Amino acid sequence: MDFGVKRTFLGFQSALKEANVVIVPVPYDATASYGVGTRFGPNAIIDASTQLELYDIELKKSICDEILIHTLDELAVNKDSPKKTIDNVEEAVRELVSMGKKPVIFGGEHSITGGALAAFDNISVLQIDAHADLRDSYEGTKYNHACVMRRVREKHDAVQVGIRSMSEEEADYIEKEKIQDSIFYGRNYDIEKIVSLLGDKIYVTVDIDGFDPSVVPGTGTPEPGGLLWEDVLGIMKAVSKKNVVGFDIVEVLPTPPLRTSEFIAAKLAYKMMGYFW
Ligand SMILES: [Mn+2]
Repeated sequence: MDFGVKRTFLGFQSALKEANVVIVPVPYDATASYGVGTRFGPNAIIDASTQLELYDIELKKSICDEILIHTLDELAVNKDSPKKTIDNVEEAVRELVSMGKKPVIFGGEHSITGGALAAFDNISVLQIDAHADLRDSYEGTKYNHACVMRRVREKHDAVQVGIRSMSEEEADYIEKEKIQDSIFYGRNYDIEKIVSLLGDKIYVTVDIDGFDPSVVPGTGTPEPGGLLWEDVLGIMKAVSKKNVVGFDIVEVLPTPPLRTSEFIAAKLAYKMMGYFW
């Protein structure tokens, strides 16, 4: 029994008042269409993070020496209403931003990104994902995880990388909206172009299925032909020249006894903090 044990990223906690980065765990997977269980993702990522080496070989420093991290308790979710859950995420992120914090959201399914983005104005969005997520609605709701980038594109500029699965409706939408230039398929991407398409203020959403399943097997809808670890790090390093206001890592589905997926998600989050902040 974990009586009295609080889960914290890296296994320790800075006071909320002093923290620059705040982790928001959102254990929500109600609209997932295939593998269910990403609601266990946030806790698995946080548990895995306690096994990270604090020193980063590439950055030649312990990232947590310069960045103070606070982990919130799991956010309240409403499994009957994606809208209510998304609104809760928005409220939490809005408050953190008003306090001058950088929010890092762990999912859970991808629909929660919509809530985080609603808290920001005038940003560009970088999405790492296997799926375009450009459906107008899916299974009766506009807040389904399969629609998240459609909602994003209604308000924000976006660049989508790692894409290798979409419906005909989505392909038609891309053509009609003339957004082909901002969509990069599989490992065919151009870092300079990605950076030039993004504005100065950006939010990054990483659907873990953007990685190849040989790298990250634990996700609800795995797709072959994905990004490798070095691809994603290279892209993150390139966008670190911009003002990154927050990010999320979603769709991690723990598949015990393997711990690969949650460990990679934790390491990626830590490296992204080091690159961006
Ligand atoms: Mn996806």
